[in-house]
Amino acid sequence: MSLQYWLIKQTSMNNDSFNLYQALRRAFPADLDATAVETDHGQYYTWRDLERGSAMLANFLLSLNLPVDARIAVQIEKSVEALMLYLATLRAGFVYLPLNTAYQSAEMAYFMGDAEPSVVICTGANFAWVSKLAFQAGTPWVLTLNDDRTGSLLARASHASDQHTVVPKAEGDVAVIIYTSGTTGRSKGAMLTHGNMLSNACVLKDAWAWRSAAQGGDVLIHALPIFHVHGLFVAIHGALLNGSKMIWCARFEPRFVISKLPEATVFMGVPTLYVRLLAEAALTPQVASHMRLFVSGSAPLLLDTFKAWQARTGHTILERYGMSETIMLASNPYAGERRGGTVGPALPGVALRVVNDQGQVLTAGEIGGIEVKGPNVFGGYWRMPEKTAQEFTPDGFFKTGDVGRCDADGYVTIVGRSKDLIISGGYNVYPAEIESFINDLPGVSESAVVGVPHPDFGEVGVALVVPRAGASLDGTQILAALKAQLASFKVPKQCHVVVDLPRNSMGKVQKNVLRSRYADSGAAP
Ligand code: MLC
Ligand code: AMP
Repeated sequence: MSLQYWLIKQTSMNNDSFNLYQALRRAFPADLDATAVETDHGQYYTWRDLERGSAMLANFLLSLNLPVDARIAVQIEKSVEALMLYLATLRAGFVYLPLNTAYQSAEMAYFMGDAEPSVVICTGANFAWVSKLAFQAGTPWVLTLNDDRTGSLLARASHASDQHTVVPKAEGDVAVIIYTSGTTGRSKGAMLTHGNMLSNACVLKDAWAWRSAAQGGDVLIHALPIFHVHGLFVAIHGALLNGSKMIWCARFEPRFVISKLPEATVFMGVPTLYVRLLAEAALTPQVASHMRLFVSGSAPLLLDTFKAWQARTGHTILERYGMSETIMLASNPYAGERRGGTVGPALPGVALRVVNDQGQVLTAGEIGGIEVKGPNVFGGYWRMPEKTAQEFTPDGFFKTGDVGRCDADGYVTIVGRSKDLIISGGYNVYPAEIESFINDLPGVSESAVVGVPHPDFGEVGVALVVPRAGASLDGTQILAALKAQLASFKVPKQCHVVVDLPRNSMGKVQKNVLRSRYADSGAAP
């Protein structure tokens, strides 16, 4: 446990308050009029703005007389007001439920029905269809928030007081639900507690040596979406818990990021971001010379990218490993050797082991399933106690579904996944979900979706579809049909109509055969 987390625990025991926002707020600099966030549109927000804006939004949410565990579901574009809404939900003690902006109506209908949010916040452009789904699911409040500071949420909250006392929470109270898709069946809402997030943020503050103001401080370039663990927790909590300014990019634009490197010290990205930055001639050792730390995660960082980054900038990327259910698990060291192709040793306080199919713990270097335990590990899946129980071992370790090995000096290497999952540009795509949509299309007998290497996204999906007898199918039309129903990042980049799928003697589709058969197709234009 980090010293800071231990101190917060001690203090909170005295005043019975363990709200993550409270800990972040305490780290704001003394000068509340200093810049907290500078946007890519040239807007400046002070620490006082974050405090006041989140207070007004929290007061507004509290004025709705919601149940204490009300879910506030949010599908909006990235903006500083969206950040304030997250902070407001924390400080009001409700449960934040971020949703990918790419989700379409079938996906949103499921989340509304499963999470039963008390409040849904969407963009004005999506209000008609999102509100219909939300009202059908029984949500009483649907409000809008746009990335240009318009929308009914801000209009309503502008009447609220800017004075707000943070609502006390307990360490084990749920703060956020993050939906992760399942290898079979329905998406699961991972419940993360105030304690999960704060303990992890404190550990990362030490592990990555965030610099205090006295040491010159840090400035983070925030270029990730804010509906997943990486952008929402690792990046935002890291900066706020250190009182560090963020340069806030509404979307990732490589040239803008490079132009800001001389003013920044920390950058976090999924591997695709590094690949795209490397494609820019403007990325030079000089432009990166002010930087202190480049962090990569959410997907495997190819050794080629790791080495190319070293050669081009003189910096060694620090690769770390995490997941929605656990936040961060392992990290290459800040001060020691950052070993390419590995995700480094388990973070302090995280117990990590590698086991065989019988659950026996393997020795150094042996490959098996990765299991973890620690204060960062989530409190279970929303309304799925049986699923939760299945994913934990009797001695309380969470089964990550990742396959890897741990070397004698503790460095972890991820070599694959036991879960059927494609990670594309840092987003998770579950073949089972895509296959079920394809199988429902007219004329389809069966299908398989596999991940193949891709130079930009790391991995992309390819669909193989078998027609029913006598039916004629067209791959392009199948992709168009999927696009109408699914988030675009989930739609396979190619679709081939095939006569049959290779099966083993048990009748199971041999996805490994398909992966190698179509391995070169991902690079095709
Ligand atoms: C966009 N597309 C993708 C995609 N992103 N397809 C596959 N995989 C992706 N990741 C689609 C678009 O919809 C578009 O489809 C086409 O591909 C080209 O899009 P683009 O313009 O190139 O994409 P862009 O908008 O630039 O987005 C790319 C990206 C984005 C890499 C910036 O995907 C991104 O921000 N990824 C980060 C994801 C992330 O934050 N993951 C953290 C998860 S947390 P069309 O058909 O419309 O042309 C986690 C835990 C942990 O995993 O350890 O951190
Ligand atoms: P998510 O469910 O979106 O949180 O994705 C978590 C998954 O991303 C993990 O289970 C891993 O499979 C993968 N992941 C995260 N970080 C890394 C990394 N550095 N290298 C390889 N895979 C990673």
